[in-house]
Amino acid sequence: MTFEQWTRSVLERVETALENYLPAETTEPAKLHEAMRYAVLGGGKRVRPLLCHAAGELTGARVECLDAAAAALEMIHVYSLVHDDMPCMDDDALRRGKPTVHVKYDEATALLVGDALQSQAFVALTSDVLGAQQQASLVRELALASGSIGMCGGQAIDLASVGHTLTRPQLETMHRMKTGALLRAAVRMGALAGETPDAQALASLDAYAAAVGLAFQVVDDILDVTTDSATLGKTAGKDAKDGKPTYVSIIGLDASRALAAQLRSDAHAALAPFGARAQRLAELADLVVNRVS
Ligand code: GRG
Repeated sequence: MTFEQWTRSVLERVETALENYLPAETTEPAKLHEAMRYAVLGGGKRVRPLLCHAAGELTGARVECLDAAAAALEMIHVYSLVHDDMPCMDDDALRRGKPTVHVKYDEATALLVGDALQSQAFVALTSDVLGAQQQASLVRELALASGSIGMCGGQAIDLASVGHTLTRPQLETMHRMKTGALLRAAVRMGALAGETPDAQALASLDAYAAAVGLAFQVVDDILDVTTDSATLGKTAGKDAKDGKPTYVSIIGLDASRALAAQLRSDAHAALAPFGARAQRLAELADLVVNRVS
């Protein structure tokens, strides 16, 4: 199977899993469920679900288990986007090429959509396709990655840094928490959904995820200044306008491009112990670095 065929088949599975793990639009309160489905379905690159499936293939995870983990990861990710776009945070009107949830509906609905997606993620993760032990370890991974020592903590640092100069190590810490933690969880959760990997294998996957996570952010910063809003599906040039420190503002565009290429090599090197079994993860590192939106 080519990478494109593999990606297409995983994306189809993920869309179906999200459809099934989200309450129906007709379930009361219908407006909330319609807004949750508006936020989640039919958009986004689904990078976290793809990483989860690729890591799970490495450890022989059952595809139904990966569907549940992938759906949970995407729901947490979308909750973070919905809240991040609200006026009290980034105040953005465009996401995935559509009006953001608070613009399409209202602020209270956007707040509840994020809250309910977070809860629904843990409903998906505790579905009985996963054994009790796996449920517990995956819940812990996702909760740690999305909470105050992960994504929420990174967001707090980000909000506090507006208008301030961050050093490169401070910027890296912020990104490792804000976006890196969930990307790392995607890889770890996929792997843990199969045969439990030994400590060495998990360390290699962590090194891979760290490189991919940082590369993802460096590329995000590059695209923010080189790509238009229509291609991105979100407002371009916003970081500079909001006075946010980015890799481009700290080390410049050329050095940022060189850093992204270096991180891709680091990601590939981390996968060396797995050989050809890690092909999909290697291809996903390339996708993250070469993406145009
Ligand atoms: C509000 C708790 C809370 C956290 C927000 C991740 C995050 C923290 C905010 C997102 C803001 C942002 C634009 C971050 C830059 C990197 C990033 C996560 C981009 C969006 O992720 P993609 O590119 O989006 O994977 P799609 O739409 O493709 O899923």
